[in-house]
Amino acid sequence: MNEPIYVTKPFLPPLKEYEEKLSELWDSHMLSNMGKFHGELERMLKEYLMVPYVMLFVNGHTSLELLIQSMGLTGEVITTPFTFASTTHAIVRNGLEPVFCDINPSDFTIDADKIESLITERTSAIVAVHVYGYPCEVEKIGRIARKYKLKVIYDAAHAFGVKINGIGIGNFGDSSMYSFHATKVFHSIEGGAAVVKNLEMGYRLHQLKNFGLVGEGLVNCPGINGKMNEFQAAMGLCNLKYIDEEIEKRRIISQRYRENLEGKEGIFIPALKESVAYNYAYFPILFEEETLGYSRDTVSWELNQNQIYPRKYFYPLTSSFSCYSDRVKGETPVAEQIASQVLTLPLYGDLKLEDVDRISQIILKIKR
Ligand code: T4K
Repeated sequence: MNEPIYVTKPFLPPLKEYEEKLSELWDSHMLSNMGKFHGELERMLKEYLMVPYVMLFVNGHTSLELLIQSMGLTGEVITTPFTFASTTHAIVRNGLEPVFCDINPSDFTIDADKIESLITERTSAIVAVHVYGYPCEVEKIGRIARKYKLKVIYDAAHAFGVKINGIGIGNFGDSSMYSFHATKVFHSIEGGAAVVKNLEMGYRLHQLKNFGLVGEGLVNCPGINGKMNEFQAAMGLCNLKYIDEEIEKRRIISQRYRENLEGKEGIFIPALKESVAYNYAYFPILFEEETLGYSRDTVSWELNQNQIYPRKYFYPLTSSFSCYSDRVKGETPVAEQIASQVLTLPLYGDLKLEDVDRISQIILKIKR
């Protein structure tokens, strides 16, 4: 009997290395509030991600929500519905109206050619997602934003370490956020970060994540507790040592899936671009029912029968959540179709190539 295989399995560093960090915490008794490991991780991530400055948060969602809040936006925000709930929630929880733009059929990121027609006098920003770690059309989006004086925030939850032409992906737009959740390529158990590009932005964000405190007893704004603690930061520091190794293992696994499945009739796998250094965060694949004679759900069911648990990231679209039924703006037929066809196959550094072959074989043997 094979062990169950889930869509991901978090990387864990050698236990001894984490224990060494824990023993420092036992000595110092400094467990939170921007301690030693927190500072060290911010410095190391700034180097690794090649961005001006990194600010840590308790999780990715909090970094996105506070990042949006820090920009003082109003009215409408153009965004993608093909994402995790967090992206849309972060917009709505800031009192803003999401306007949904369709996505590219080639890599599932927001379709930059469709953004301009959605801009009104109430539009204040674009929140785009580097979904699965595939970069958005950052140049086009930048041009539109400059023309209409819009802020651009990238949800780079999936895009840790991704580069475009050697430039760290967090450099594009006004800011970006990363998720360091356990299910991500790089994690700190829970955690997240925002890219800070100037002092003023850093000052605002720092207040928002720490109750608005600017000194003992001095409170400037109604901030929250968005701080990453030292146990999380310690895990991040331990994991960062192994990140390149993890990404390389994922590259090999993704390549094997491609060799097994790419080019088969009714199956679509997004092409990779020469200019991009990917992190192989997910392995999304589309199953076209009209050609195959069976649906994505059948593939998922067949895999489940074999204790293999891929996920339908990102079905349903966030625009179809019941909490947004009365406020959806924007037609997104491409996103709807892709959400009905997509499956993200298991992908993590420890996944054995023989299991990749087994998963591929199960898929290829499904009969109409
Ligand atoms: N923006 C985007 C585009 C995002 O995708 C996300 C999060 C965010 C923003 C917000 O970032 P965070 O606030 O989360 O940092 C997961 C993750 O919880 C979530 O972080 C992630 N995106 C989303 C795409 O996936 P679930 O509810 O699907 O995860 P769950 O618990 O079902 O885990 C998936 C599989 O992973 C499990 O079947 C087994 C395995 N697993 C999971 C965990 C947590 C493990 O083996 N060990 C573990 O510790 O949301």
